[in-house]
This record gives sequence, C-alpha cells and structure tokens, in this order.
Amino acid sequence: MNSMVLVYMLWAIFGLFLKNHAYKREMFYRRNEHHQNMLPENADVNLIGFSNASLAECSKHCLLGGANCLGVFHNKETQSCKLLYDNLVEGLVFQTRTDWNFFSVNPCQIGWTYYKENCYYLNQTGTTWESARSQCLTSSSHLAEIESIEENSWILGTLAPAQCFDSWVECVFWIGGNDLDNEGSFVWSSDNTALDFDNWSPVEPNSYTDYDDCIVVIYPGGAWADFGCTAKVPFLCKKAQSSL
Ligand SMILES: [Ca+2]
Ligand SMILES: [Ca+2]
Repeated sequence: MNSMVLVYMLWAIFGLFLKNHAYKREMFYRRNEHHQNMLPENADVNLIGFSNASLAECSKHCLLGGANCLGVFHNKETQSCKLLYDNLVEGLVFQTRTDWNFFSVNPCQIGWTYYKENCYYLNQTGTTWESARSQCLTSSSHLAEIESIEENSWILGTLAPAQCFDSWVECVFWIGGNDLDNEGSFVWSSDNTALDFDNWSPVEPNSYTDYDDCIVVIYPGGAWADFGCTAKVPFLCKKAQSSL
C-alpha cells in the first residue's frame, strides 16, 4: 500500500474518532443539581415541548437545536421533554414540579456561566457597590474576585459586551475589591484578604474622589479602576460551582 494512502486512512479514522467522541459527549447532558423538581412558571409559554421522549431523544432535540439550546427539562415519569433556549432565560420564575429535572452541559444554575470550577453572573442592572455586594450574597455568591489575567480575559471575552457605545460610567462593572476600611489597601469583600492579583489601568488607582473606594473593571479592555462606590453600574457575582 502506498504510504500516502495509509497516512490518509489513519487521518480519516482519527477524525471519525474525534467526531464521535465529541458527539457522544454533547449528547449526554448531566443532571443539573440546581434545578431538581422544578420547572419555570412560564414554561408552557416559553419552552418548546415534546411528549413520549426519552432523555436521550430529548437531548438530541436540544443538540440539533444548535448552540442556543442550553439544556432540557425532562420528566422521567411522563417522558415529557422541554427545551430551554438562551433567549428565554431572562425573567424565568421556577415552581415546584415533581419529577422534572434539568439536564445541561453547563453545571451552573440557569443564567450563570461556568469557568474553571466557578459560576459567574453579570447583572446588567446598575446599582451601588454595597447593593451589588448584598445582591450577590442573596444568590449565595460574592462580588467577583478575579485571580489571574486569564480569568480577567475570559470574563471580558465571555460575559461583558464586546463594545460599549454609552457613556463611560456604563462601560464598567463592580467586582469585590475595595479600600473602604483602609485607604490605599485594597482587599476582597468576601474575607478582607489583600489582592494577590490586580489589573489596574496605568493611571489607576488614583483616588479621584474621596469615594473612589470600590473597584470596577472597564470593558472592553478589562483594566481596573477605583471608582465612586455610590455610582450605579452593573456588577459581577461569582461562586464555587458546588455552591447551591
Ligand atoms: Ca480609595
Ligand atoms: Ca479612580
């Protein structure tokens, strides 16, 4: 056999292996522990449903539905299936519905995004730093602590809008860093530990006003600044993947 033919054959077999491997991985959604025995209240309006569908068939519908299908609600007893698309996530309100479970590739609760054992949620509603801190706590999370340039880049690339057309104040979001207790000594809000990573803009922190005690990330670039804590801007919450 011509050696080139052999190389092409091996390459084709390897490609087939990769394709099947990826297909099976995506087909098999895991049970999402955050959404057991519950369905969105507005499910009948918002979700696309199928009857007499096994979990495998249900997840196949989701997979064929493209990247916008986030996962499936499945009822093992009745073999009912509902698909969740990302444009339906905003404003979902859940109610208890026995035997319904959510299955997804993303291990975080709906609306949160997974990265390296953590879940993130960028709330686009502007609010003060203190209010943002308490809203994250309500969701069993903290204002985000960013620990590396890779994490900072992932956040900017995945969660923050790629471009910002509005005023500068609307192009930032709160994270957990602050020097509220000791001017110039920035700590994380969850446990008051000093920052061991920062990504300050070259001109920051500059204590521009007496209230510049809370850290914002500026997008799309991702540099940090100290900012007036009473400004109302979006905020980023973060929690460990295992936290419910
Ligand atoms: Ca300050
Ligand atoms: Ca500043």
